[in-house]
Amino acid sequence: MYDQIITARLYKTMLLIRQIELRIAEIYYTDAIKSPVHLSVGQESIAVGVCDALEKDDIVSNTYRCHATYIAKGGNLFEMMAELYGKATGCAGGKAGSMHLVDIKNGVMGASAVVGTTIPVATGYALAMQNEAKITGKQRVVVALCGDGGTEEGCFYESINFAALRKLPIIFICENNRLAIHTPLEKRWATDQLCERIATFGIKTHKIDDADVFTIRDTMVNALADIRKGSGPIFIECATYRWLEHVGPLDDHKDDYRNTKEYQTWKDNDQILRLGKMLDEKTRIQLEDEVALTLQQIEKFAEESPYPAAEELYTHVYAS
Ligand SMILES: Cc1ncc(C[n+]2csc(CCOP(=O)(O)OP(=O)(O)O)c2C)c(N)n1
Repeated sequence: MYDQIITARLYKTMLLIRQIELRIAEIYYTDAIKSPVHLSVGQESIAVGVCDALEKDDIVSNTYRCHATYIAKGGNLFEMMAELYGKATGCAGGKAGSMHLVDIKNGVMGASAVVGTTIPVATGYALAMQNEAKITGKQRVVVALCGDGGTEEGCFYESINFAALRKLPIIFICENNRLAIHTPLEKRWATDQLCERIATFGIKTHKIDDADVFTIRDTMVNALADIRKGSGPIFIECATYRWLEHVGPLDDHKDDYRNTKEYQTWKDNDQILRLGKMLDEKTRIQLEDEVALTLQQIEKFAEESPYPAAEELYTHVYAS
């Protein structure tokens, strides 16, 4: 049984992600947000269960659906919102948008719109961290998250093979929402035995079917302890469900590729509602008020920030 302090922290972070994303969905129509948005509504427990177990100097890498991990890892929220608005104060100077959030200070590696591409970069980071630990004596860990579609990329298999061979300090996490845009898993894979496939590379695997935020956190705590002792990579598959459309602010449950019953089952399993009920009312209301205040502050900051100067078109084009 989890204590109230951890439960409150997990609840607040999941709620923060949910409320920021629902607000993004509302703002989207005003055209204030300048980039496409891939929302994680319904998937929050993975980012939060994973990141809550990490230390500040551990690293996460993610896909274009990256708001949740950015927030859960402690990425700067003002810079995130400003980035979505295309403002100069954004985490990438307002030039990259929602799919490319980055906050190296808080351990968020840059995300990418190209499926799978962050996985080998994260693996390289883990190699650097393995070498770094020989000098510092402290083993930092990288977590590379991707979708089920990401595991279909060749570079995913090259990365897990190399990580297993070199016993790299990396946790690969698949956020398995069973959809790649509109194509369900049944039309893409002959079997859904993903963990079994990964195990053949010599990697320990865990499968979490119910998105339980405590189970995800516990699995991470144990995995991190093993990896810091040199166990080599670990793979965790977390089942989940995307509540909104692939890209954009809408709900598309009437589209044929969706299964309304499956959606309802996942809604009934909403970890935010579940944890809210575990807290005493006073604590819950206080956390909700804090989240609401943060939302107002980051939105105001994004609105009031300036756009990048015209000369910025010519900076960060080539590496110096
Ligand atoms: C290399 C590459 N191929 C195809 C695409 C087009 N594309 C964008 S998102 C996506 C689906 C990926 O699904 P998944 O990895 O399961 O992540 P999810 O969107 O479900 O979070 C595809 C095929 C792309 N961006 N990059």
